[in-house]
Parts: sequence; C-alpha cells; structure tokens
Amino acid sequence: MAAKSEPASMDRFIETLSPLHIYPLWRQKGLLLRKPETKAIPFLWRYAPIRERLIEAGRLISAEEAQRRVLILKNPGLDGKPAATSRLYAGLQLVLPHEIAPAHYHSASAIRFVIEGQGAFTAVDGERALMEPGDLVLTAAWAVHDHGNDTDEPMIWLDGLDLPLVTGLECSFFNEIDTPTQKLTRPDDVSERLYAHGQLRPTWVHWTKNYSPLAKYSWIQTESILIDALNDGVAGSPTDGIIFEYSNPITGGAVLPTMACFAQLLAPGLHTEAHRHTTSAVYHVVQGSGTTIIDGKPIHWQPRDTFALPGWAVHEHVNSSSEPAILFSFTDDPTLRALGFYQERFEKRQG
Ligand code: 1HN
Repeated sequence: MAAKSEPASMDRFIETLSPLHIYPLWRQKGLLLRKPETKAIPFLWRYAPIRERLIEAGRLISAEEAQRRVLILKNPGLDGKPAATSRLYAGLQLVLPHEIAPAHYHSASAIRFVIEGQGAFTAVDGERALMEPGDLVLTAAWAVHDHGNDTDEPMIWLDGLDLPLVTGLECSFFNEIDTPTQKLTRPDDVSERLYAHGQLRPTWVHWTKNYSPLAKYSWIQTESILIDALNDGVAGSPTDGIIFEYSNPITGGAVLPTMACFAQLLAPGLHTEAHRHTTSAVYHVVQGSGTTIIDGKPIHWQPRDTFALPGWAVHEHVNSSSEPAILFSFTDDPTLRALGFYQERFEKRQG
C-alpha cells in the first residue's frame, strides 16, 4: 500500500532510490498476485492448413538441413514466444520418406504424439521406437535421439517439450553428436516388450533415472483400454470423463519429470463438470469432435486439431455427438506438483 501521508516527500524520496538500484516494496506492482495470471490465451490450431504448410516446407528444406522440420504452434497471447502455453512448447514435425533428422541431445524433455504415417522411427538410448498414429514416444532430457523415415509415406507428429520452462530457468543445453544417427545397441521396441504390460518388472534392470524406461506407448494398447472402459460403463472423472495417465511402469508416476501425458475418452453426449488447475495443457484430438469451453471461449475441435489450455483457465468438455471422442494431452503437472504449486478448483459450468 502506498503511504497516505506526505506524498510529495515520498515521491522525492523514491527519486533518490534509482541510482542505488533499490525500490520500495510498498510501491512495487504485480509482485504478489492474488491468483495466477498468464498472457497465454485459449487457442485452437486446425490441422489441415498447418499440414499444407508443412508439406510445402518439405519442398523448401530437408530435415537434415533444418535439423528438425517443425512448424511451432505459437500462442497468440505470448508475444511471439515459441510456446503454446507459458510453460509448454508444441510443434508439428514432418519427416519425409528416406530422410533423417540428425542425432542430438538437450536438457529439455520431449514427447512425440504420432499423427500421420506408419513405420518411421525415433531412436533413443540405443533403441528404435517404430511409430504409428496415436503412439506416444518419449525422448527424455539428455537422451540422444534421432528420427528416420525408411517408409514411402510422410510422417507427421506433434512434438511437446518443456522448453519454455527450461529456458525460463536458464538451464538449456543442446548438443549434436559426431554422427547423424546414433549407434543402436538394443533391439527395436525392446522397452515395449519389457515394460508396456506394466505388471511384471524385469528384476535385473536397476532403473534409477527420473523418466519412464518405456520409450513408446502404443496406440493399440491405449485405445483398447479407453474403449474397454467405455464398454464397461465406466464414468471416469466428473471433469474429464474416462481419462488415463500414461505412467512410468516403475514408479506409477508421470512419464517425465516435467511433463505428464493423458489419453481421455468423452462418451457420446457427455458434458463434463468445469474446473481449473494451475497446470497448463496442450490437447490433441485423436478421434471425434466436440467443444471445450475455456474461460468462456468455446473451442470447437475436430480430429487432428491441437489446442492450448492456459494455466488456471476454467474449462469443461462437451461431446454433443453420437460417437466417442478421444483426446491426447500433455501438461506441466509434475513440475507444479514437485514444487507444491498444484491447485485445483471446481467451478460452475460455463455452457
Ligand atoms: C527437438 O529436439 C525435436 O528431436 C523437435 O524432434 C522439436 C524443438 C525445440 C528444441 C528441440 C526433435 C524441438 C527439439
């Protein structure tokens, strides 16, 4: 609070402070907010026009030259920052037939969610994960990774990274390795066979890393889990319907230390309860169409669209169609929980 007495002398006093690089706390604005504020806005990126530009980019630059041929999804509220929400980066990546995206590693963690194509791969930690639509592939912080497409079809996926967080914390490192592709030391998809069932733990592996040992979460498995729950009449969560978190099979926790991933099914006719949480999210539509109302703004989504949910935005999902709708999402949940900043409130529905 500004002092009420002697405003003139107070102003003269404050003028003397700036040469000393000091400032009165009682005059400082925006220091302690009563609730979270963000410049990120609720926003939808339609797939078709972006796909068109990606294919055009494919004629203009090779994956090798670009390192990664990606169109970044920039939230219009964030002043041109390469970010979909203030803590999450998202982009759509194209790898054309017989291309490679050269091996590198960085301190940012990444996820890939496959949109189109079949049989291209991400190599990570000496193992190739063969990718099909709907598969989730992890490339953890510091893990060397390269992508390749030995098929005859273009491969397109959604990249999700914690990059705005990492750069905000001033902890970004990035390096190439000496060869375009990394040495493969393990059979393709071996981590899937060891861990994807999630019930039997290979006892000879002493996994102490802070991310999931499973490189790929296949869509075949994820989809059947969602559909089985629907057929069993499971209602799921009041705010999210039938929602599963992709988990680290060793800990049961999030797949990465900074990001969590979810797959959710909204049954036909479902209108969820509204809530808000400090975490922000990027959603990608796998199947069906519907509306997510975010801070009063209806986001009408269709298959392959991607949309941003800013932190603390009130939201509810509506599937007014007669088909199930399926959404994939990644969030900054583990970061906020680790720091004790996770908060959730239930709200009145907006629509
Ligand atoms: C990255 O490593 C990939 O490996 C994609 O495919 C997008 C955006 C920023 C920084 C690193 C990839 C990226 C990235």
